[in-house]
Amino acid sequence: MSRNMDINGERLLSRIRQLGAVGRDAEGRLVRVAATDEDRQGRDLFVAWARSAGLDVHIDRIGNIVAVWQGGANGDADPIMMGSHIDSVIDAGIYDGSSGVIAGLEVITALMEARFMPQRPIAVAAFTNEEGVRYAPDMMGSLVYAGGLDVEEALASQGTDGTRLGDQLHRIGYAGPAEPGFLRPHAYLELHIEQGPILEQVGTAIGVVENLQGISWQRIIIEGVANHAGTTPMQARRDAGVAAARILVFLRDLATRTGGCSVATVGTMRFEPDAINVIPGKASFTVDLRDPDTERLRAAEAELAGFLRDVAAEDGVAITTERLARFDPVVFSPEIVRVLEGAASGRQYQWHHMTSGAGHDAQMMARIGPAAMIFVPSRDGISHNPREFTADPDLVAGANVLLDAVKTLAGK
Ligand code: HGY
Ligand code: MN
Ligand code: MN
Ligand code: MN
Repeated sequence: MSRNMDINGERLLSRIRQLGAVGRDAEGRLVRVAATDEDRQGRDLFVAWARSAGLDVHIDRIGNIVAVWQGGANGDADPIMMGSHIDSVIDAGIYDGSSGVIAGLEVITALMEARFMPQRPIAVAAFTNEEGVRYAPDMMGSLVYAGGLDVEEALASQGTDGTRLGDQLHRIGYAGPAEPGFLRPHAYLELHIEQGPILEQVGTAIGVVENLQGISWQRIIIEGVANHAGTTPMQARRDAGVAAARILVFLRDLATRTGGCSVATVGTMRFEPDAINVIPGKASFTVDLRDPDTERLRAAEAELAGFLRDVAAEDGVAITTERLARFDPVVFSPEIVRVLEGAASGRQYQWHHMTSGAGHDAQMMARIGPAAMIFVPSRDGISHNPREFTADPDLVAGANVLLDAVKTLAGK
């Protein structure tokens, strides 16, 4: 296949930086959390770019943005879809999700400018609430799009701030008319930063992602008895804070000893009444467990449940759990993996097979079409942190591999 076409690197990089500047709070942190005003600002910018490129922009009922280039192809043919997300975590970096959405738009724009004649439409999506920071589960928009979660149930979900997602999407003007899943992907490709250290360690610019680990999210609520810090003897306490601390250490051991799950994280923790001289009467925190193996993830969840029962009995506290998300590991399409390998080799790039530690919209889109991902390196493996960084040449290389893969898939 002739390789006389490249993406416009300058446009790609400048758009990543422009979008990265949108959705900042008073302290300058990037906070494009789903369905906030900051998220709306990012969405509006992407929609404006897609419209100025002449794409048909559709917004579905859960706020997913799907920009489509018919390209003179047979309109009934299922499209080649690319995508990712532009919502962010709190105090985020500028590359997570956004680089994939902008790369998808760049690929379509470069194909249009080169007068490429696709055999099928080509689309790029920005999925709602991939991060799950405000409304659980994460990858919510793509999960609804793929039919894994009823759209009404998703719209009714209540945020950590007590708001209802449907109301917030309405408020920011992104409660759209299109039915989620209105386009079925002939293939789905996602470019994303690795968010880990492996590509940098192996010295390779392109990761070809073969599979993605399973995710288990839950909230744990511990009810003890608030009491006076000075007058309550240690053996008389029903201390929700100490119980929470025991569970935290258990989780660290569960993910570090052999045979446990691969990672365990407690990212949020709240004590009540949260006062220096009051024994915490209540503790609530979230648990994020992950493993590429279904059985190991299930065993880890069972071990945790058993430990919660022991702590409740020993510490005299009541412990309840709330399931927030549960996704099995996903194996991507070997056919699409081959196409990505061929696209990287076609440009003489070394590539490296990878398992994704992070969740991605591709794992949901893989439910309705053959899907796979391209990773580009994250410096020092840092992500979900303003220090997140991917070098310009790697972003351009990743987008050119995406371009060649889309040309291969859309050319037939
Ligand atoms: O949690 C994740 O892995 C993704 O960033 N939502
Ligand atoms: Mn992401
Ligand atoms: Mn993320
Ligand atoms: Mn392999």
